[in-house]
Amino acid sequence: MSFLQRCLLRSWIPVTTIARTRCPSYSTAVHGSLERTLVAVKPDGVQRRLIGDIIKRFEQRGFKLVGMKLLQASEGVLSEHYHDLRRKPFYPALIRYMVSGPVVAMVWEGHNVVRSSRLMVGETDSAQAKPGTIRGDFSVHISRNVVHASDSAEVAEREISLWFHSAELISWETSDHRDLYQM
Ligand code: IDP
Ligand code: MG
Repeated sequence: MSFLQRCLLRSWIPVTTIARTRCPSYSTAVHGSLERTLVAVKPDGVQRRLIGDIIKRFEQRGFKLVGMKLLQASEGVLSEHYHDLRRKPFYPALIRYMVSGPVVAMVWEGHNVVRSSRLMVGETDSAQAKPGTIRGDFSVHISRNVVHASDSAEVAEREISLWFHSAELISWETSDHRDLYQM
């Protein structure tokens, strides 16, 4: 096992920073934006049996699943998760919606995954989301927009640690890595 692989196995976030600082052989050309992000299928997406469709899009894009669970989110976790929105008029309804049923929380890893997943998810307002995006294909209203994705690397780091224990995240090697990235 290479030094970089040992580094990646020991450390789970932020992979890029740790690899750069601890691994001299780390190549920014190959792994420059290797990141992790939190994606969640919201209760409406679970109810509408969209879990598989949503996972499929991240898999076929080439991202790596490193954590996943079906859970009933608590109001405590959601109030932290949506802390910035707590004064918005829609906040109480948002929390009611998010506790209305199970969610599927996932952590996806890959090159530029934070930005790419936001593009794949589409605009917050489903009415503005482009066809081809998850929200643009599967939802019609901002209040039931099916899926969550972290909106920056810093937010991703905070959200992943809010929703997952480090032991729930698996560092593993995909056999198609050489077909997805220049080595
Ligand atoms: P995002 O999910 O695209 O990051 P945020 O602005 O962070 O969008 O809002 C979080 C969630 O709050 C949205 O995904 C949506 O479920 C809900 N939300 C945002 N704005 C509204 C609104 O104007 N009415 C109802 N729900 C909203
Ligand atoms: Mg957001």
